[in-house]
Amino acid sequence: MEIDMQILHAFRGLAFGIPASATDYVGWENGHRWDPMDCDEKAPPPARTALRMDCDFSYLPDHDEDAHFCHAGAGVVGVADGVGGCRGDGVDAAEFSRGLMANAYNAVAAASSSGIYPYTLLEMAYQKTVASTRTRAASTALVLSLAGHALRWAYVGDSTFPVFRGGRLLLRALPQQHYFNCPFQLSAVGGDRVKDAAVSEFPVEEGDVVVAGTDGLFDNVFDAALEGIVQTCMAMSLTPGEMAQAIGRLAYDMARSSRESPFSATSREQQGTNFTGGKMDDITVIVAFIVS
Ligand SMILES: [Mn+2]
Repeated sequence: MEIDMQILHAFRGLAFGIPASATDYVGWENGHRWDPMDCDEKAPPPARTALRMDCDFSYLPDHDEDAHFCHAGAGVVGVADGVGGCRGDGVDAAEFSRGLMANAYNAVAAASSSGIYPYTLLEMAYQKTVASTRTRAASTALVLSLAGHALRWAYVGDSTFPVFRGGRLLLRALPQQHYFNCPFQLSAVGGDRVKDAAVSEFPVEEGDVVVAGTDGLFDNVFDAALEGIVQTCMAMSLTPGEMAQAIGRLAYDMARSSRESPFSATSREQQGTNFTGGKMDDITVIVAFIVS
């Protein structure tokens, strides 16, 4: 897929030049930063139709330590990335990510009513995973839910998501990291906690597109390129699954190319390295269409 590198360079600072801070997420409306305090003013008038998520995924494993779930009926999705730094020494880096997602999914499936807050789900999943494992592995985690017109989220680390409206980037959850290439991560043996999660909500509309993923996506695909492929897929009336596959394939190709990537750009700017090209990693992409 051809990508206009000029556009990529112009947009490069959008998500990856901005260090994680107390501000967990940033959005753009006509080029201005979206202030969560403006939420009520900018929220659309209440619509009469209920919204739901039409979601599907693409997973292209490298060392197979990502995990995810989609529960379209409850309107909840999740993504987790087992941290590779824990690999070796008999530690299965996938154990914690899979445990978190399996326990979150089971809690959603068992809930008598929808509407569990992502933070609550993440806390429940974390406690269950810690109780059932002796692993020293760690993982990022993101849980997103749709409740009425509110897209709610809780995440720890750099498994994040943008939201597109009319094919344009509207909202971008920023990665939480201690320093370059060291995301916040949950584990049974200390480190970051669920209470460190970025937690908030945003009013979505019919037609909005949410793309949740692990850093295998976001380290390899600039937001501008993501915006371009979302627009192309929408113009072709592709399904969420087809869009997820197209995005995953782009990330896969970028990971293996020598072209500038968000990872190489940030590595050079923040670390002074001469790293070029993409970054090999597991690539998880969940695409959720907000539909009525
Ligand atoms: Mn990863």
